[in-house]
Amino acid sequence: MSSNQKDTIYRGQQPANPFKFDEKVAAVFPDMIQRSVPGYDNIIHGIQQLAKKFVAANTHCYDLGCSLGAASLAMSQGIEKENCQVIAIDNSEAMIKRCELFVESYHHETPITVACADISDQKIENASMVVLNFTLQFIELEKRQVIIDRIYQGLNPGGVLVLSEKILSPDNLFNQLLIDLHHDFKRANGYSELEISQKRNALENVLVPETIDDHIKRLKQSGFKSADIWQQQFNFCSFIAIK
Ligand code: GEK
Repeated sequence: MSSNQKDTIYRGQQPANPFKFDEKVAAVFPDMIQRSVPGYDNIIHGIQQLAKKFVAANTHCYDLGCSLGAASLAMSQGIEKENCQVIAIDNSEAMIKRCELFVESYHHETPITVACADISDQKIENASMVVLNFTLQFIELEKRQVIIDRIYQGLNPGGVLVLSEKILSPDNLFNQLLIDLHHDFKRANGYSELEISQKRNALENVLVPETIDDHIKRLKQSGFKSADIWQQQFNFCSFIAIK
């Protein structure tokens, strides 16, 4: 998925407002996520591969917090089985409007249904694949276990959850190193010091990262027997959990 709109939201001095997934963000989102999230393209590509392996005929696939639908399109392109459906959910109207346009303009075999809804209220049924690609980190901490529990309940045996998150290291020195490496990545992608620091402040208390242990514990508590990391670059990590 591409867009030629460059992310310049934090280029000039900005009021110290919390980060929001509004129209301004939706308009530059493909550029923003690629220049800000190390390993994003590899994860999206991997989601297509996983869809090919895990998605069973006559089942649902969910993309929770779909933004513009990159993971939905990847799933749809990877699915080789009959009679499946991809359900893409986001609670930002600006994202959903643009997601509908993206989904219409790319070729895909498996239908994608796009809806504006809160993932905390989303029913998960007859699923063979669920994707939470950098979404759980925006949900209140106390709601996270309930969401993972509901996903576990809605997955069929053998189904897969892909959970990607910005993570914290429990070791302060190592944590700071990962943050520095991430900021180098953003500098190398053309973000200035002002952009990096204003974005960091805007995300404070909006994006709440946890440790790898916190995520694995939560997945195991829901009932997933197999849960581990399949991709990581600096403090951006993707887990797979299989029911
Ligand atoms: C991708 N997965 O390109 N309910 C629904 N959506 C939500 C909620 C909620 N409660 N909270 C936040 N979101 C995408 C990238 S971006 C990640 C996901 C990022 C949505 C929010 O509106 C936004 O579109 C998305 O989660 C997070 O593969 O920007 O770092």
